[in-house]
Amino acid sequence: MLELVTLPPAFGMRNVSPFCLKAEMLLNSLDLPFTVSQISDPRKAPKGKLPYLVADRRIIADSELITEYLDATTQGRVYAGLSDAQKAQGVALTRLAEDHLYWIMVASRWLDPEWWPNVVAGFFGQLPAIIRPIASAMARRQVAQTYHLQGLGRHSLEEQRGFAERNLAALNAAVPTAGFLFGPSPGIFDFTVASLMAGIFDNQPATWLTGLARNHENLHAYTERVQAHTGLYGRQ
Ligand SMILES: N[C@@H](CCC(=O)N[C@@H](CS)C(=O)NCC(=O)O)C(=O)O
Repeated sequence: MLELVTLPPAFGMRNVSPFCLKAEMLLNSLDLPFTVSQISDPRKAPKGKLPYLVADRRIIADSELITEYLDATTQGRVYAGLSDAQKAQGVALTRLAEDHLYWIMVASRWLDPEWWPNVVAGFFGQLPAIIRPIASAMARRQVAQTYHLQGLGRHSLEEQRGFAERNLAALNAAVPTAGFLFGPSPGIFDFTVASLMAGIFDNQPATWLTGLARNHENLHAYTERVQAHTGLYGRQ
């Protein structure tokens, strides 16, 4: 039996992390028996991030490594039927979504002073009231430092909106107007894009990034289509 360890629900999302939702969608699409459990502190995960998969007493941390493991243990079912060019396109979209737009989503939640109380309630609400402000402020400082190190944190909000807008326009143009990226049913690269976009479209309340994303109708329809096909929605 496989166990996928993810973050608990928050912000109106059943699965608040795009990486966790992507792994859940993939396991589901492969028809593998699995359970989902939750831990609220990612520092307790083997690499300090979620998700991780427990499989035959092995622990695989990172959604991409989970993908590779599942491909290897299902005799290539994850990437079956994809040409090298499609795989290349999929990897490029993954890097755009997970290594760039993802960070803007994080900042739109954690670093917007107006949205910040939602993070405190959603991620730190279980802590005793006396330590909640200190623990949340320390975590926020770390997110700000990481965002600065990534590079995006050096830009004005207006400039960050510009980067986000170009990412969203690229995704909107890259996804199909019907069906899925590379076949009649959604695959790993659809799960990657749709799991991130589900969190951007549906987190409650809307962030400034949600507002920008809603201008991209095709991307929204596609995100809904992938979730409907898998039967797994990010939102509650
Ligand atoms: N490359 C990793 C990224 C996972 C990741 O960033 N997870 C976030 C939740 S969305 C996390 O656990 N963050 C905690 C932290 O960075 O301290 C993957 O694909 O699994």
